[in-house]
Amino acid sequence: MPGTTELVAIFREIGDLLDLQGVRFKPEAYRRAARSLEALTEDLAGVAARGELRAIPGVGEALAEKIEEYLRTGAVPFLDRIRSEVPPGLLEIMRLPGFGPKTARRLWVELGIEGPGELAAALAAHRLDGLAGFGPRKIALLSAALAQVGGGPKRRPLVDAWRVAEGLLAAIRTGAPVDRVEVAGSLRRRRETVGDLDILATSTRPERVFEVFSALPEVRTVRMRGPTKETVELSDGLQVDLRVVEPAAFGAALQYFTGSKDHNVHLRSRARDRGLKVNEYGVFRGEERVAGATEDDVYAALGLPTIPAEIREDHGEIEAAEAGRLPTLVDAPDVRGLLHVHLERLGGTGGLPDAARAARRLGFEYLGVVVPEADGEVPALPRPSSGAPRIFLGIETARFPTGPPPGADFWVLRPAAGLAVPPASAPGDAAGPLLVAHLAAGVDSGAEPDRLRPWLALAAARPVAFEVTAGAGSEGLDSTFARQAVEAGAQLALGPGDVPVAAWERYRLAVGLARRAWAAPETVLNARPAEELARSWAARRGRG
Ligand code: DGT
Ligand code: CA
Ligand code: CA
Repeated sequence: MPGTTELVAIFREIGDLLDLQGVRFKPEAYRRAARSLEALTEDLAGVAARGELRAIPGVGEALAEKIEEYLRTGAVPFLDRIRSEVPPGLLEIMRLPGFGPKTARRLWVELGIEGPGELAAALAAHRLDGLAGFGPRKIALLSAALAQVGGGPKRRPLVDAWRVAEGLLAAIRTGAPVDRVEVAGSLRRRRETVGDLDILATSTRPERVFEVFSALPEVRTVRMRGPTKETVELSDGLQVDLRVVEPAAFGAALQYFTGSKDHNVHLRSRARDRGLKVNEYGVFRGEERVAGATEDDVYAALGLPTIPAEIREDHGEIEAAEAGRLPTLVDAPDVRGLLHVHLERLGGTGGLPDAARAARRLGFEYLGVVVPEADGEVPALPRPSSGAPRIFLGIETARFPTGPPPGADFWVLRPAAGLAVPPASAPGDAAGPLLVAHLAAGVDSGAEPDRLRPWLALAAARPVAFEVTAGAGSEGLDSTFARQAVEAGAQLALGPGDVPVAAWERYRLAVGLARRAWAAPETVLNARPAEELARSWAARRGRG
């Protein structure tokens, strides 16, 4: 139950943070609640709707309120608050293999160690030797664990970085004297993970912008401040570079700091061939600035159409632009509906009416309501006959279907770990429309290409759609696999992941990942009009 899964992870982290703070009893209460939620066979939103959250073992008043808040908003602000009270490096220490919150807390309280770097220094200086409970064996384990993670700061999942950035941008826009504010860097390219945030602004009063920025509650320390740039560390350890540039150079700066570095290097060599120079201030012919105010101007000065930020990785996009063959990429407004909605996990209390309202708010024409397979029985489902959004029905299964979905429009295959992919020669299409979701659970396409190769063969052999969600990495597909899948002939289905209705806006991140995969609107299943989906699905069910 992944909607619940996120909440379980949140409760576990709260437990750990409270342990780090030396709070007694409460951490175990959060962990106990996390275990109960995990063991829940029924869905959380359903329990909440009946007002029975407090009957879940370990869930008292305070926790019930946090669950309700999560179901309503998709977040638990208490987590952000206590995260800001603990040195972020301590969390990294706590997550080292063989460590836990209690050990991390001792290092903090007894030795003042606040991060992996300091721990490494303390180990090198033998400061742990002789400390009760830190025998030679434990110290050796520590050193090994530390060496493994490199002691450096971790990259964030895209969705986390995006949430933080949205908050910062809004605060800067309302509180600081800025004209334009945009996010650049890997976040703008919608890379699956983000190292640090890069924000660009124009203003006539940069000092004032930096003052406002560094006073934001999220900011923990100012690392560096110059006339045009400030670098800060947020309370969760994320670093942010904020740059203020003049309007005449805004486009050039946006282009430069969006990267990627490889894309920029390629672009610069192209400029040199044309007797031009590109940097973060503009495109220059000798001393003369020939472009800089907008990104369009910068690319035009280099004889290129503007390349979408998501594909600026030097993976052939400059050659494609040169040849006039840049793909038209899918965009958020192309998405006409969501195809993987679990009513029982939606959060809030309203079930289908709530989902329908959210769908209308986001401009969706349809929703694919998905229910788990129930031992061959046809699940009883609401299917409103008129009005928007139109409802399609999906049945979620863990095995490859062998026939059409009984009483429904399509199958959602949620492959169990180790599920063998049928040979490409199997007559799979007779089984009806197939959407493969959660494929990446435990599969990292970068690390394990072999595990995904059979799925590419499947895509080449029969119609299939792979789900791409906002949470690339552990739970969702990354864009590298998505690009291979599209090239193999698969469709993509874009969605927010299994999150409360309030967080459905995150489907936009899935769109970003699809754009990184060079996906055109035609390759996105839920960019098709409802009528067309209905017709093609009915035809394929008929054949089965
Ligand atoms: P990240 O932060 O590791 O997720 O990735 P980026 O791409 O955001 O990298 P970052 O923050 O180091 O720098 C932002 C952009 O600035 C980067 O994508 C390209 C540009 N940039 C930074 N350093 C260099 C450089 O040495 N050469 C070139 N050509 N571009 C650079
Ligand atoms: Ca960055
Ligand atoms: Ca940066």
